[in-house]
Amino acid sequence: MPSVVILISGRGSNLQALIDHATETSEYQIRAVISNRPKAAGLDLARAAGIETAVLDHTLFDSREAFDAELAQLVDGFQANWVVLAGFMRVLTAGFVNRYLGRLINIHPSLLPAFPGLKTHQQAIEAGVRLHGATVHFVTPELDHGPIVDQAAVQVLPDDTAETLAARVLQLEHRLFPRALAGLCAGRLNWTEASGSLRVNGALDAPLLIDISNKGH
Ligand code: NHR
Ligand code: GAR
Repeated sequence: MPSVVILISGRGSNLQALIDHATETSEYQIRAVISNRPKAAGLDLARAAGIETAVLDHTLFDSREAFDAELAQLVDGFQANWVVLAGFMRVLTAGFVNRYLGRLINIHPSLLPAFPGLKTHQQAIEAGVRLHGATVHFVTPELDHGPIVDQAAVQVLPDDTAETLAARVLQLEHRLFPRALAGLCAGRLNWTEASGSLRVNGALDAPLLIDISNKGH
């Protein structure tokens, strides 16, 4: 079974969705969950599921390079096929990213290439877009610019705040992320730096769209 290591920084609701999918389908196995924040709530979710956890506190390191070198040692120890960022909030150095190129993915809370970086829901409201969403992408050295694996869209409603919009996007992330990871694990889609573009093997699922009438889930 394909194996994954998941990197988190916080709440871990996407982590929980990935755990639930692994339990239900056995499409991949979660070897470990690593957090850069010792108090991340997601660590408790992993422990409750019987998954090994590790903490690497970035505040104890002098540089991004030093943190990333130690993080790579930790990740390598778990010998996983895939490295998954699920709400991981530290920008990674090119050295780290290139070590896992083609098997390192992230979920970003916008329809990339729109709104890279942080505060994406506020950015979406300020830009006045009518569609917003989430993107699973391969991580490359340039932040939020790697090849897109899959996306999900929600309609932006007239009375949306960054918070209400974030909550609706998050519901969709929980369906999008396990599905994208499982597709990658099954080899339905892959990317190498050499090929330059994504290679798709067989039919992919249609993108997820949420109807305007659906304000909640
Ligand atoms: N690293 C690389 N090289 N490339 C990407 O595409 C990455 C990455 C690391 C993380 C996730 C990303 C997102 O989905 C991600 C993609 C953190 C920041 C950030 O500015 C930006 C984007 C993402 C994650 N972090 C601050 C920093 O100084 C810290 C913010 C905080 O701790 O709250 O690293 O949006
Ligand atoms: C998610 O919305 C994820 O897309 C986003 O943070 C949230 C994490 O929630 N990621 C980023 O913004 C990366 N910069 P979670 O911890 O409950 O999964």
